[in-house]
Formats: sequence, C-alpha cells, structure tokens
Amino acid sequence: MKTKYLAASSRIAVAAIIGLTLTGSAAFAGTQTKPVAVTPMTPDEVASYNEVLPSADYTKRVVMIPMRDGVKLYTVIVEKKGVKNAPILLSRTPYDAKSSAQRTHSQSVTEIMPVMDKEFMEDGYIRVYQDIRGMHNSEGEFVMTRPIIGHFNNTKVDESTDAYDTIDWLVKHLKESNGKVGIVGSSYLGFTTLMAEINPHPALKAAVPQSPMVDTWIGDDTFHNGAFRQSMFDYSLEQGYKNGDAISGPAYGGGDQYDMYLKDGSAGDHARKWGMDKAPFNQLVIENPAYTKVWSDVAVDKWLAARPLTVPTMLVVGQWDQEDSYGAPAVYKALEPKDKNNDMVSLVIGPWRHSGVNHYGFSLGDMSFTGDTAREFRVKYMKPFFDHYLKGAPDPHTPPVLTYATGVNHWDVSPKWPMGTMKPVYLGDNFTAGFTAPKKSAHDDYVSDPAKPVPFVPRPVHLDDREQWTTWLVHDQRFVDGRQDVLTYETKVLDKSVHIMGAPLVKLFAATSGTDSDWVVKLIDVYPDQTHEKQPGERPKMKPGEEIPIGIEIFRGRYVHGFATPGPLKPGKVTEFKWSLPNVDHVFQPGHKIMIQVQSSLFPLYDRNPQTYVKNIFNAKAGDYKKATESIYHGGKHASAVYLPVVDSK
Ligand code: PG9
Repeated sequence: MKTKYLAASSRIAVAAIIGLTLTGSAAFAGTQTKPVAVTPMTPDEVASYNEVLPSADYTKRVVMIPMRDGVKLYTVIVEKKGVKNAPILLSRTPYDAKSSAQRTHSQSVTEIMPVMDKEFMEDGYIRVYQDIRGMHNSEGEFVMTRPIIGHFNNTKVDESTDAYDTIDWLVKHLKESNGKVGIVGSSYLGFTTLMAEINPHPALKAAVPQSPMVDTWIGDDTFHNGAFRQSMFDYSLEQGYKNGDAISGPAYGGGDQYDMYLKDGSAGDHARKWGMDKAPFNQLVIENPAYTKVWSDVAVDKWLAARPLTVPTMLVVGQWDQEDSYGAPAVYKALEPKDKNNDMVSLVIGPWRHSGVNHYGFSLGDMSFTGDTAREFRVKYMKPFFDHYLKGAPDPHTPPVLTYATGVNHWDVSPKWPMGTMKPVYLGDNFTAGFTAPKKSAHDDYVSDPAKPVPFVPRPVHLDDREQWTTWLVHDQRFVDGRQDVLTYETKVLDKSVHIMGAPLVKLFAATSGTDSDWVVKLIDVYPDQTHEKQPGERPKMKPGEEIPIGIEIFRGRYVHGFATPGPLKPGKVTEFKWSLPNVDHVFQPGHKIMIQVQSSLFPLYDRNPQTYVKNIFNAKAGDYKKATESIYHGGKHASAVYLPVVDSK
C-alpha cells in the first residue's frame, strides 16, 4: 500500500520550475539581494526561495520528459555534484516523484534521498524518479496497472513505451551519464520495473523488480485466490482522485473497522456506501469477481513469459510480504526456463514485510534478525549487481537464488527454486499433526458464522494503521485461541529441525453445509513455552510460546473447479481444495512445534463469504449470509495436509 505524502505543488507551480536546475548556483537563500524597504504593511509573500544552498553536495533537476504521444512526465534527477560517466538508476512511481526524492531537507545528497539510495548516491549514480502518466505532476491519464498495448489497450502507449521513451531521453540529454540505465522499485514500482523489460530500450541494462504486482487476482493485492481485499477499494479511490494528490481514503472515523465493515454488509455495499464505486477500477473489480480475462490477460508473468529475456533481472520479495507475495516467485518461474546459463534471472527472498527491502531490516514484529538484513542485501548483492551491468564492475556472481533462513537467521545460496522435496504434515485425530498419515478418516467440525467472522488481527482493526498492517502476517496467533471456529492442529515437540525452502502446498479435504465457503490455512511455528536459553530466532521481543505464522493464505471455495468457472459447492460433499502458501525459507527448530490452523474467514482484510452461493459476492444481500457447519477431514482417503518443501538441514 502506498505511503501518503504531503500534497505536491500545483501543476502551475511545477510548470514554472521545469528545466530549472536546483543547485546552489542561482539566486538562493543566503545570497545577497538588494535591500527592500519594508513597512509593517509590506505583504508577507516570499517571491522565491530555494532550500538547496550553493554549498549543497548535489544538484536536483526537474524536467518534463515528452512521451511519444506528446504527454510529458514529471521527472526528478538528482546527482552528486561533478559526477561524470555516471550510470542512471530509474524508478517510475505513482506515489509522487517529488517527495520520493526528498526524504529530508538537507544539503547532503545521502540525507535527502531514501535510505535505499544512499550507496548509489555516494558512488556517483544519477538517480531519477518519475511520476507515471496521470499521477501527481505528470500529464496524461492514469490507468491502474495500465495493460500492455493490445487487446485491452488500444492506445499507442503503455508503461513499457513510457519507460522506453524516458530512458531514450535520459541517455540523450544527460551528458554526464555513461548511457547505461538500471531500473528498480517495489510494489507498483515493481510493476513498472517489469514493464520496462517488455520491448526494452537498448540502454536498459539491469532491473530489480521488488515485490512486483504481477497478478492482482491470484495473489497480489486485489484478490487472493478469489477472496477480495477490502482496502483495495480505498486504494483505488485515493489513486484515482485528482492524480493521487487529494485524499487518503474515505473519512471512516476512528472506531473499530471490524464493526464498520460488518455493518456495511457486502464489500460492494461498503464501496457504494462510501462512494468508492466511483473509481473505475473498483467498478471493474465489482463486475469481475472471477478470474475473467480482465485479470488473466493482464498478468505480467504471462506477458514476460511470451517475450525474449534480454535484461538481467534480480527479483526480490519479502517472506512476509503482506501485499504482493505472489508476483516475484511467479515471474521467476516464468522466466527461469529462458535462462539457459542460470545467470540472467535471480530470486531473493528476505525476512521482510512488503517493500521492507528498501527500509531497515533488523526485525519484523517480534522477530529480530542478524543486523540490518535489508541494507546487507542492498550493499552486498543489489548494488554489485547494478555496478556490474551499469559500470562494468567485475562480475559479482549473483547467486541464482538468495534466501534468508528465518528461525536460524542466515542467508542461503541455492542453484534453483524451490529447493525442497514435498513432505506432508497431516492433520490427525485429537487436533494432532504429524508426518504419518492417519489410517482412519474422521472430521472435525466448526460453525462459521458470517455475523462473527474471525478477525485477522486483534481488534480494534484499522486497515490504515501502518504498524498493524505491516506486521499482521507475523502476529502471534494466540489471539484466536479458544474460538470454536478456528481449528488448531499441532505436531509433537520437534526433536530435530525441519527446514523448508519453497511454497508449502495445502491439500484440504473439507465439506460445508452451505453452498460456498472460504478456507484459510495458517502454517505456524510454535516457540517453546518453557524458559530456556535464547536461540538465534528468539530475540528479546519474542515471548515464550509465541505462535508465529510462517504462511497464511485463503482460498474461495467456489473456484475449486477453476478460477474462471465459479460454481456452488454441494452441501455435505467432501471436496479437495488445493492452494499454495507464500514462498519461504524457514527452519522449525528442535523444541518447537509445527501448527496448522484452519478457519473460514480473515476479516475485514477479506470480504465475507455469505456461505450461500450467489452469482456475485459483491452484491450479496443480508439474507444471503448464513451460518454453515464446516467439516475438516483427516486420515484415510481424505488425508488433509500441508505439504512442506523440506530440505536436509545443514
Ligand atoms: N501493493 C500496492 C499496489 C501495487 C499495484 C497495484 C495496486 C497496489 C503498492 O504498494 O504499490
């Protein structure tokens, strides 16, 4: 989710500074100006002021770069004074280029730029941030994750042509550049980074898409396996209203949003009540709850798979990416077959939240790691990758796959991904779990009541609370203890470690008394509850007995026969539901237990399933929401399990 910045200057003000070089060389604060006679009635207007003094160690330029259709894009160019033969590092953003290139107000380039830019600025890179078309200070129309030219886009422009035209302009106009460009960015910027790789400009030499939004229906942002993330309505409204400058969502007030969403009814009614259906993207969502072509034909991994691989690409994602955990591994999977020498595409999974790679990587929730893992990755791997392709630095031999083994806290280098061999952890009688399949089939039941859905974090819920949002995927799950509608299965205390590297696969045999149902499975690492010597994964904040989720994912039952072909479930019929949890490198330590939880809601993160099949859940009415008895089967021919990609521990 985007970070809200202070509103940018008006377009008129921007037009006035186009082409101006904001260095310390013009009439700036601190220079001598002719004294003016003032009286107490002199209007208190400051005609001009530039906070960048002549003594600043950088220059900052704002230019409007023309695209092939005449639209001009607002572009900020920052560099250390006096750089020569310098590589260019570009990011294309919907989140305000102006404030992206202004972390603090300072005369020092490493202070004004984001933390992730520090080493690049020190090393004389030219750093470029650009507003994508239609956003903030750029001209043109904004289209959410604008489809590539073709079927859904009959214009002559998309984010790939805009990247091309921008790179073309930069290498032709920045005389101090060496003509080589790299592109980097997370989330939406990850999407624009991948788009630059489609019919890329020849000067584009390397790309690092981080947590890219790739398929917004399967597992990035808007839907996860068909279940809708309600805050995406707010996001689209914020993005689409007045070039992203005007509001930070509807004015909900400060109460518990669990109650608010419950009262509002279906997600569609919630959107309509708060006027969020005015955003065209939200209408598209409401009209296309299934995986129709509006989603499947714009999935970026499919676009990339259909094209030659020409730009060296390092894909990055956080293990606990609460927004876009799907995209980077999906693109890796799509591109890997084209990477004949295993040197063009690499995958990095760090112990981070969404976009955590660009911030401080010391800890997440109650877990802490071996120092600043994000900076360590950027300095040891990402920058040398760019240096090699953009500056001709020696080959850093980027690992094909670099992952951080959480639980034991070290980096793993692997030749491929996934690494493990699938080994099931079965659900069993008396809420046990284990590596041996129970012989007899049995089931455990719970009542899922849409009037009392399971909260995804301890209440009060505020989807716009940054701390709550960035850490919910690692929140201690003991807050749902005692709920009859959360089934908890646990292994014995492990006597040796279990190391997994890949995406765990859920195979759930379940039945519902209703005609539709959601299924949520959580894979959890249970920390020992007796006092013991602290282990590497257990730093001061970790509490005894803590239940840390390693992966949480939802599946909307109606899609069991295909994401494009929803249909009602047959009441009482045992059905196999299959879906993946996010990709992880994790070690369950001896003394810990592996826990699997099953439930039928994760609210209000996801909209509620009415549990009665209705054609379009966005339009479900109060009477459609019904209690259902959910039966989770285990053993015999209905051996529900989570298949873990297990590797031999070192
Ligand atoms: N995850 C956000 C997003 C990306 C693409 C589309 C919509 C949302 C983001 O943080 O940019």
